[in-house]
Amino acid sequence: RPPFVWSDPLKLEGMLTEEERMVMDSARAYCQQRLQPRVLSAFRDERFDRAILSEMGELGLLGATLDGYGCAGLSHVAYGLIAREVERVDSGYRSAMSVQSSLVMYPIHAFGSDAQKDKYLPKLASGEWVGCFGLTEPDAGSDPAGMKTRAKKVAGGWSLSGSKMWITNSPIADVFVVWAKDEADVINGFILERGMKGLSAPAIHGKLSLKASITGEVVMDGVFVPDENRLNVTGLKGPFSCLNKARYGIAWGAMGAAEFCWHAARQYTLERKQFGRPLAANQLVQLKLANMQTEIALGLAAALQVGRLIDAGEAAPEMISLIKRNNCGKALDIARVARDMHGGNGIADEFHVMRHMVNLEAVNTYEGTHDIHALVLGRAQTGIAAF
Ligand code: TGC
Ligand code: FAD
Repeated sequence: RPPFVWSDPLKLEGMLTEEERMVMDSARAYCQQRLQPRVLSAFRDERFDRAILSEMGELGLLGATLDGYGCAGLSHVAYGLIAREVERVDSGYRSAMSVQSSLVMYPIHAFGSDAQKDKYLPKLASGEWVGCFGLTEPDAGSDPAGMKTRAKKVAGGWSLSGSKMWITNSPIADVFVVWAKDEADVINGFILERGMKGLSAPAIHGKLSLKASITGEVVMDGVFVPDENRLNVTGLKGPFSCLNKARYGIAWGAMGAAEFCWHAARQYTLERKQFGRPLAANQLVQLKLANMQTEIALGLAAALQVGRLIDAGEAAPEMISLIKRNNCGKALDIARVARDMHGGNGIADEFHVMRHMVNLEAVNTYEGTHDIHALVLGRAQTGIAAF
């Protein structure tokens, strides 16, 4: 009888390359040794430790799929494995990493001039510079085509005015990838830098989710952006191609958070006794654990398949919508059940499950909400856009 490993039921690790296993192991060691010990106080105090991006840069975790410019040139599966390990600790830390990698470095690599790549990528890869990505606005979230931010052509460059809302990393960012409509209503991408006149990025406080990640606005009041800072892409496919990369990473990351909650619930119910026996001896509890194991195994297998397809150049955006939606939704359900299985202790931050639960509320919303991805899949099978 072949062995059954409860924690890796479909033998995911056996489907990885040697290099991918090494990346996973070193990311796990860093996350468990360096990130896990500081997350509790960071979340309590609503504080993002800027040094984390430099540490990730040193380890080659930033822009990991990109070639050159100090990037590691790894497979998309390796990138997914990194996201899973980081989010096993906290979705906010994965947020910081995926914005830097997929939403800032990727568009500069894909649509930037040689001068832009030379200037920005090495410093973003090392974590010396922090990047943010401004698409969402106060009145344009699920429908970014409705953005109001304007880029007006002026001598030698562009004048940007408008505001972006809910922007991860913005208050500490050195580099801002911002999307704006020109006078012909066409969406363009621009690279802004901290210190440009008219640019500010106030923090948003009072979040009950992702408190270990920093989020803010990006306010642009006639910011002059030189021609050489425009990205060579127009239309929504610019920002959406970045979102494909980030959503894919989130599909892995959410499973990392879910795995933490599952393992914690298993351990807790094995140790906690009520009615004279461990909670884990009850059928209701075992059913919950079996459901968690099943959803996580399926979610990881799907993420692995999509990662292989991305590496082969065969992944359609709808595949990414499917796994982003499924894995975030399932992770959130798992975190809620794990919180319940911890009883009263489940609301204490030392047990971590409720932190994951509230984080996953935001993860289920950003990068396209659960329902928006359902509509993407509905459109693909009916031919009717229901937005
Ligand atoms: P639609 O007509 O579907 O498409 C317009 C153009 O874009 C192209 N396109 C894509 N290209 C590449 N990848 C994709 N996934 C693409 N989806 C669409 C499309 O081919 C077309 O190109 P062209 O050349 O024909 O013009 O556009 P729509 O306006 O109808 O889109 C509808 C919808 C709902 C799917 C879209 O608006 C959407 O995805 N909304 C969700 C918005 C969203 O995800 N925002 C994320 C903001 S960033 C963020 O949340 C970061 S959190 C980071 C963190 O902390 O981790
Ligand atoms: P809305 O679009 O107003 O949606 C509200 C509700 O209505 C949702 O349930 C949605 O599913 C539903 N809905 C919307 N349209 C339809 C429809 N046609 N049919 C049925 N239901 C619909 N954005 C960035 O650009 N960069 C970032 O770095 C970034 N980081 C973020 C960090 C955090 C912590 C958060 C919370 C958000 C971040 N976002 C970022 C923004 C995020 O992408 C948006 O919040 C998200 O796209 C949803 O937009 P919205 O909040 O305006 O909600």
